Amino acid sequence: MPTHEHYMQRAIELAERAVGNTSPNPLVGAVIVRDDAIVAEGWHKQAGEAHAEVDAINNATANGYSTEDATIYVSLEPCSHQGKTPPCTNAILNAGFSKLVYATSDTNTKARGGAEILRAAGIEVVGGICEEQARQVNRFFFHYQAYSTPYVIAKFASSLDGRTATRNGDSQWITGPESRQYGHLARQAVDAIIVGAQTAIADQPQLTVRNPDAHPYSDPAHPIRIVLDSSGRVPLSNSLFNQSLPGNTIVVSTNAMPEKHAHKLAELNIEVIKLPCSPKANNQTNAETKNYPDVKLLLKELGQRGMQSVLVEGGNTVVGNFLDHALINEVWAFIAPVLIGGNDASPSVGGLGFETLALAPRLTNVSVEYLNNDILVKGRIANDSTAEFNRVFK
Ligand code: AOF
Ligand code: ZN
Repeated sequence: MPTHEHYMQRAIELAERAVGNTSPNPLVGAVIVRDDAIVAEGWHKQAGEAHAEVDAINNATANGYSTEDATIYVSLEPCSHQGKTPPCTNAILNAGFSKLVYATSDTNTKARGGAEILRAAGIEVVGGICEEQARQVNRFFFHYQAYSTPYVIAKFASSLDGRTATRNGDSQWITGPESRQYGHLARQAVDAIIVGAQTAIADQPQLTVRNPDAHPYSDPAHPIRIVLDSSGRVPLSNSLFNQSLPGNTIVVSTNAMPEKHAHKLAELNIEVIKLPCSPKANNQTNAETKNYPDVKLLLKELGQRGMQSVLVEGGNTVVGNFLDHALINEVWAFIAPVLIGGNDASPSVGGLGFETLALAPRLTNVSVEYLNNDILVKGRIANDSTAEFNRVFK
């Protein structure tokens, strides 16, 4: 007889089909099981559309399967609230299920508590199946529920010796096409991508999702492009201001941006957010980043706009600034087997850095993948346990 884990794996797999399309809602999948067989599946496709449970129930009905006395597996505790759609607890009760198995509790204060309601109504309820995996899939959602700011992924590509360019600035391409293609999966998953002015000028990026395999079940929702440009250095002719790009570009600046430049951007329908300059990080004055927009305030602002995840793509000063302020939650490091060398060749992470190894955050939940000759190291940073986090946030 298949285990709870077996069916929950399928529910999680279904949830992940909608990566990048459900924000601000979570990724949720559901399967309906009768007589040890899956009779219907469902997943949440987009905010405002049917929740996973309702999608699965509708599919069971459409295919002529009864849900009476069946079991429903859901990767998130069913909601108990009337939101954009009616409560899933009602749908589960009306469908006559005798058992609910869910992976992880909902922390959304408006929606949580569904498991208890269903238990009180006489349904057998089992929670916590594949919980860690389900929390990982919805890590943006859970982080946002806890902090009201977006979860930050820093992505960079470097040589084996940690350089992102030669001493003359030659940087294209250090990693191979497989790595670059894979990088689009990170873009697809997030609400916004952040780059610095230098990267915008040097690389003329589009910051769009361009991986044909990345979204087989839906069209990509293009993340918002955010350029950190404290003084208005990025010219209006830059690729990021091209009107034919899908979605929006936002420029994040400071009072150092000339009014005239801000007006011209407004004429192109590019929003400019002006923020105070960055305070000193890491307990020292950081000459390199002190005129930068305050990235902590930026995350608060993006959180207020409902963004749950951002990808920091570079350059190394921007990544370093986020690291110095203990704002990186996850790292994707693409490493190519090439040696660049040189004290003047840029490192993948700039900024000020840490004074001692004891202060330097060590990644947890580390995974390693091979992408042809490159390797991808992913891991998380538990910022709330670092001294810097305590200094900045407590
Ligand atoms: C989803 N999809 O499959 C489940 C969710 O705004 P609403 O009405 O769509 O409600 C969103 C909340 O419902 C969401 O934040 C989460 O707490 C809960 N469950 N949401 O979008 C689903 N099961
Ligand atoms: Zn629901």
